[in-house]
Amino acid sequence: IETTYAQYPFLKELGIEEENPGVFNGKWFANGDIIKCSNPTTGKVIATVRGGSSADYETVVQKLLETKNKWALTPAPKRGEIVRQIGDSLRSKLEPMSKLISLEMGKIYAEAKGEVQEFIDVCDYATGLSRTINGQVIPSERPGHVLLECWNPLGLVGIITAFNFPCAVLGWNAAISMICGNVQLWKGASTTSLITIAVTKVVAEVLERNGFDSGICSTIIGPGRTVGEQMIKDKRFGLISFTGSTEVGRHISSEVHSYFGRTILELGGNNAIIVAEDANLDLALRAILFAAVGTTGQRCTTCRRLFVHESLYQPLLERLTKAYSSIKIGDPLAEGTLVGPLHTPSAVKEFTEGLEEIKKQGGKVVIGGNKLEREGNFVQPTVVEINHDAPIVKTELFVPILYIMKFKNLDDAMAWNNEVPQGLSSSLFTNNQMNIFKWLGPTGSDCGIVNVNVATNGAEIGGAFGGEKETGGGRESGSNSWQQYMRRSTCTINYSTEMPLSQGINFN
Ligand code: UN1
Repeated sequence: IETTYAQYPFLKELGIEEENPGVFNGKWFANGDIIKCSNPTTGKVIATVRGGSSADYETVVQKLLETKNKWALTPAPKRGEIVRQIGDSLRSKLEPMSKLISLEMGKIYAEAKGEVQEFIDVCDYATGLSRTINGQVIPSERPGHVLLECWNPLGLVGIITAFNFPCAVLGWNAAISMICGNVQLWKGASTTSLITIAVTKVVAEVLERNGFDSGICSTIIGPGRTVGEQMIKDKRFGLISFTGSTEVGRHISSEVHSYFGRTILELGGNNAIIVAEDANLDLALRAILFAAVGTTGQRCTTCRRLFVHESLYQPLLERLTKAYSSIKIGDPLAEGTLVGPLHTPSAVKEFTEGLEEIKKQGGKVVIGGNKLEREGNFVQPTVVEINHDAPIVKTELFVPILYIMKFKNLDDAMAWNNEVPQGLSSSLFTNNQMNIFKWLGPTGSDCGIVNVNVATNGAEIGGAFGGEKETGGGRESGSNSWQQYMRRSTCTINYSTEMPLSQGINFN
């Protein structure tokens, strides 16, 4: 660790030790198995984290139960003020935190910074929200009566996040959940444990500085599925918010819904960009590049399918080939790098095996297609020509492989956009208003995110983020997403001296 500290001084700044306990409930402890946290750029171990055991899980939940009422009874704007300070603390740690994300997750520094910024933005948003979350007053049909909606916290909220956004996705959930008055348990991906620890420390320091028990925002790191399984079977949680694969999401959904618990599910995407005949090709090219190779193809919003009008197909493919050849692949912390490593060696396997299968299904690699012969989990961003209805095109490979396909009629391309099981993000490049409104309308894109002349990824926090079909239906961050973190009571109040019944019923 001495050498690691010398090489990466930001680790010390963020409170990362050589060996770290991975459970927090106001205090750090852990009795589970050890996780080795490695650097995807070199394959070398950075530090170790001890995960939580089943008993540790129960200790954490007990603390959540203890802290829940005090937090729920704290006025929402006061909770908002604390969330504002969390945002500020992250602002002051923007650089070290982003560097840690690049080091452990592997995304380039610019995108890591964007991710921390997303957390900061959602804190600002939640602070404002803490003064505006409100119910309605509804006219009653009875004299001397009023109907009100009251929103109250759910109590315990479980937040399970993925490796690809190891910081921001906690922010989307926790910032909103906190102002709503819930206490939360965060289980981050075990391969990004150091980031989980660093973020937990920032949040804890702010809570403590304000005289609150920092167990309000508790954390438990895996490894394996034991702790996660306990969490999703635990009826004491009012909500489980999960980001990850459709397969795991399906399991979580069946567990949690079996006891009528609530979920927010942010699962797989299989996002398409359509380039219509009248599209601005310069804009399209820049968006496609960011959407297809950004975060090395590991965003749930990554563009995986590209439908190009036949008249633009050849020129666009040529420009893509040129652009892909100039992309700098390498150390995500190095200046100028656009593509970092894949997160794990198993993702590299998914890439190579995926390409084998693509070829079996008639796909032809037109750009890239290889693993890089160097240390770390590096692959070439790849473009493949294949039929829109090849079975593999309907699955999500979480690697930088883009399928490119030609179309004649825009209606066909819109139908292809919708023919996959996933429904997260989609985008149409066009300058034709008729195309735009068709795309947004009932027979247009069936996704949760429907863009025009904008990439499929890089959504702003102000909108509700999430998707339909196998993407899970959840919505996070902006708009009215906060309502999912609260329970609504419809309250009828009689302020008269009579007892009239609704629907005019006479019960005398
Ligand atoms: C994810 O990949 O899990 O829209 C989330 C985006 C980001 C979030 C992606 N704001 O690409």
